[in-house]
This record gives sequence, structure tokens and C-alpha cells, in this order.
Amino acid sequence: MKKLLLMTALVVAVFAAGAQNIIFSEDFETGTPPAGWTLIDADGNGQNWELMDQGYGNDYDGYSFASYPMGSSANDNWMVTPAISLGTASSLSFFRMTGFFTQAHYGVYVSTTSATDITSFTLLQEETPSYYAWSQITVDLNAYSDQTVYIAFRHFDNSSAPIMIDNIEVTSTMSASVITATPAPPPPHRR
Ligand SMILES: [Ca+2]
Ligand SMILES: [Ca+2]
Repeated sequence: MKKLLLMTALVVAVFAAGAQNIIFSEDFETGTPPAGWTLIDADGNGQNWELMDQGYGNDYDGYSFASYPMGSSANDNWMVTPAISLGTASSLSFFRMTGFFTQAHYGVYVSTTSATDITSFTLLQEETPSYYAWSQITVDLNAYSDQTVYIAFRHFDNSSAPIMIDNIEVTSTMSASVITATPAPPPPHRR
């Protein structure tokens, strides 16, 4: 009986420890800027990330969040998630779209200390999407296993092109220490 209980506990631990879980998601469908997010207009020109509603016509799935510059002045706009506690084997995925005639340049950054201090962020990936259509991209977060992070989307260029973001998800694997917190009960003769 003891052996059976032990085997059962091990099987549960192996399956659960290998499971990818969605630990954070945002589709912007509340119609208001999500609670806990931080928006930073680092260039100070009064234009920043803003909610883009369905009437715009370029929504991926209802509302999205967009940095849509007016004119051709340089942009440096930051949209930062709330704190996210990662497990291991973590990744970020989201959908993005840019302009038709010109394309926006943006980057994905991570900070382990602050949502508001832009000097604390490290660049993970940057690109100028070339295609005027929504498509998904994945960013590896393996370097931040078992850490709490703030993830930033930074629109920085002087292209006057918009960048739109939607359906953000962070997946992560639960740590073994969490899984083994509920061990199998001892056999009756040891109680
Ligand atoms: Ca949406
Ligand atoms: Ca700005």
C-alpha cells in the first residue's frame, strides 16, 4: 500500500511539473485600460499607448492597445504589464499589427525591479513588422525562470506608423516545489 501511494504521488508530480499553464493574459476587452498596467510617455509629446476600439476597423479581436503617433515626431512610448511571477520554461506570446504605408518599430523589454523606471528594463526582442495584418509572435522568457517580472512593449521610432497589440499571454511551467507541497498521507501503521 505504501509503495502504491508513493508511486501515485510521483506520477502526479511528473505530470504537473511538465504542464504549461497560462499564468497571465490580456485581451483588452474590458473597454478601459487594464488595471495594474503602466503607460509611460517617455518622449513627453502627449501621445502614448491607448485603447483602440472596434470602430477603428483594425481590431484583431475587439479592443486592442495601440501606439498611434500623430505626425512624424519621435516616439518613445512604454506599455508595461503588472508584476508577473514566472515558473520555468516561460514564454510570452501576442498578436501585433503595424501600418500599411510605413511600419512601426517596437521592442519587448523585461524588468525584475520596476514598472516605472525605464532604465531598469532589458531588451529581449525588437522588430519592424513588415506585413499589414495581425499575426502572432512568441518571445522566450527562459532567462527569467522563477523571477517576478514586468514586461514592457516599447514603441520607439519616428516613422509615424502605428503599432497595435492584442491577446497577450504568458505561459509557464509550475515548479516542482509547488507541486510536492501536498505529499501522499503516511500509511496507517505509522500514525
Ligand atoms: Ca482584444
Ligand atoms: Ca509619446
